[in-house]
Amino acid sequence: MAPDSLQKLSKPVFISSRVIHGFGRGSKKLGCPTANLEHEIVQNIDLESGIYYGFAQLIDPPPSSTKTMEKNIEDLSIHRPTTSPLNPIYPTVFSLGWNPHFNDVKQRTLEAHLLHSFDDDFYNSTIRVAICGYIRPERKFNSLDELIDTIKNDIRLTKIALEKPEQQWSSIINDSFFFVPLAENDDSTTKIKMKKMAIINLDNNNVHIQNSNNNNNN
Ligand code: ADP
Ligand code: RBF
Ligand code: MG
Repeated sequence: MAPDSLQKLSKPVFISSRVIHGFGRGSKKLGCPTANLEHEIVQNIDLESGIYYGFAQLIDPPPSSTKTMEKNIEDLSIHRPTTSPLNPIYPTVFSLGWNPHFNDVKQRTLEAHLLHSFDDDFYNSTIRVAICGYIRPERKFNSLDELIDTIKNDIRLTKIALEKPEQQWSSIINDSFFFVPLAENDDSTTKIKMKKMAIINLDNNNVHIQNSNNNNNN
């Protein structure tokens, strides 16, 4: 049975992977770059193919991406307080399946389009994702423009579904899955500890990050 539009999954699916190279057509043809996850990991995902919404976090993104996170506070992008070593969690739309619009895909893929604008690619970074809800099945379209318009609508629906994350999604974005081991301070080479991740508050279309251990994000 196909789930209703925007249906929440009964249990979110948490996946961690390296970001690999895909077909190279995401950004160029569709204006929508997608971080592709490793094939061995995708093989083991027990979800039907389709378009999903959820969250994603990057670990060890290149320094220039980090700069963008700190300065970009508009729309759904996330402000990372400069003094707080938190990795942001971004609202994300996922495509899981065979890309039936194109006839060249031989393996099921999981691709994540993070609702944030990055200055640089982040291939080889670790991506942690939480798939939270289902939008629609994948389709073959009459034209590329139709696919592009549908993707734009998926992004719109994702923003709607992920509104008020502090109310609806706090158990997911505070899950220990999104904790990152961090060096205790810059000088320490040996001592690693688990640091609590960010909480996202989506208020009037602005996302703010709070340190979840205290509310002081300066
Ligand atoms: P590929 O076919 O190699 O996956 P894409 O055209 O889909 O190529 O581009 C994907 C790459 O773009 C990602 O691996 C990542 O490094 C980069 N990228 C930049 N911005 C984003 C974003 N907002 N969401 C996903 N990937 C992004
Ligand atoms: N590919 C399809 O063949 N059919 C789809 O319905 C489809 N929907 C997508 C929706 C979103 C939000 C995203 C990010 C991708 C979608 N794709 C779909 C995958 C798309 O074809 C793929 O990202 C590019 O071809 C790059 O690999
Ligand atoms: Mg891609």
